[in-house]
Amino acid sequence: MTRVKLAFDDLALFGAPPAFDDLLHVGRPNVGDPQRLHERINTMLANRWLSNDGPLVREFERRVAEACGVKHCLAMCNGTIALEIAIRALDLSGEVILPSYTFVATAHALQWQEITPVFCDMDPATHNIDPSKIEALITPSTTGIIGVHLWGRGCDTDAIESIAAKRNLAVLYDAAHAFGCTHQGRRVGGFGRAEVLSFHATKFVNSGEGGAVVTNDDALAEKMRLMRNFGFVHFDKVNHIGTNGKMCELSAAMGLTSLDSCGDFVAVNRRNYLHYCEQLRQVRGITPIAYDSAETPNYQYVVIEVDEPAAGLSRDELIELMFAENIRARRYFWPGAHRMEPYRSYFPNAHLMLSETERVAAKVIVLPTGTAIGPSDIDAICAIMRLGLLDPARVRARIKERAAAMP
Ligand code: T4K
Repeated sequence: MTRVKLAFDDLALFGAPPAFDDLLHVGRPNVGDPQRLHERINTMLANRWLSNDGPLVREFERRVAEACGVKHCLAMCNGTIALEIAIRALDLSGEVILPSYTFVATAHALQWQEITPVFCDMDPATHNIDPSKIEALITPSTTGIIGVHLWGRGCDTDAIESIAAKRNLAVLYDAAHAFGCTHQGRRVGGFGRAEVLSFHATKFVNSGEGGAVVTNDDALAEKMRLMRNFGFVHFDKVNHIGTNGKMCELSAAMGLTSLDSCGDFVAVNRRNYLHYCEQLRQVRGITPIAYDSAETPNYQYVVIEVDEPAAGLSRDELIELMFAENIRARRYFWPGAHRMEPYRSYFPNAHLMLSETERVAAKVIVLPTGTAIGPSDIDAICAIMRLGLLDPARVRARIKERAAAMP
């Protein structure tokens, strides 16, 4: 049940029942046609082929490659393993430059292989890596750059690739957010040496758990094909170091069913995004990030920036206001990978070089969207924010009172 909040005293922070009985999450999975999924699972069971380069995985790879406009798609068990395999296949070592404002998996995929992640600051206008700050981070140990297309908005591939060409560095993109998006009118997937996708449950197209590396590089694709299957070229013959990065048939069945409805999911995400924008249009201090209308975004993240002096409440106070209403809005990707372990211990002064990351990470909120969320939910969420901002001093005082009462 949803309770519409009309007056300040209706807010759950002040003791009223929450707006939502059930928790409203960011990342509630989109589910395609269950019947189609069951059919695929039944075929899989009849085939008795559950993993290892099965027919559903092959079909999934073909369709993802087609959607990205690339020659090769290597489906993997998740995006993090796909990153690790791509990093290894590219022979990255020593130091690799990446943005700190990303999901920590981008950094972990390097550190897991004892490659040092070197955190670069972001451009606050795009939330993506600021290419003008890359060159200063290059040392004789640097072997590559990983750009992240955060929120599905392409990072500055031209600038990154021109620096990389000049300094002989490999370029890999973490495109976990950007499946189905375009950048400079081109489909994401074909930039750099390779791009990495995630099909985690929370992504708008999902395979439960899943990921992929897409590339136009034949040799690289072949290397990754071996690497994801222990290096086996044939029964009893191993030609390469490898791991188990395979996607299973059950995930592929889920992924294919999700792909069938991809267009509908984007349409819902777009509708939700525009509805949030409309509802928040005149709310002082709250700005949804923009998507370039010349591109084709997937709109899977609704991201707002809270300008505390203008709004009267901080990002964290707004989060607390929403949590009281059972809205689990998220602070992605606060506090930045550089402030998470082991990086904060390894590089205790990293924040001194990451002032924009620190500033932006402290004001971002990601709001619930996807097919689990409808216009009336968005109306209710935005009404709560608007009400809270009507009397920020009272909200702040109440939050302080609650904190003081905590055992
Ligand atoms: N690079 C970037 C830039 C990424 O954003 C990610 C992943 C990766 C690389 C790595 O790709 P994967 O290895 O994950 O394929 C979530 C996701 O787990 C993660 O995939 C995603 N990015 C990140 C942005 O968000 P958490 O820790 O917030 O996830 P989780 O699983 O707690 O889900 C968030 C909320 O979604 C839950 O509180 C409830 C809801 N939920 C979740 C699941 C799994 C559901 O309602 N149903 C579900 O089945 O990281």
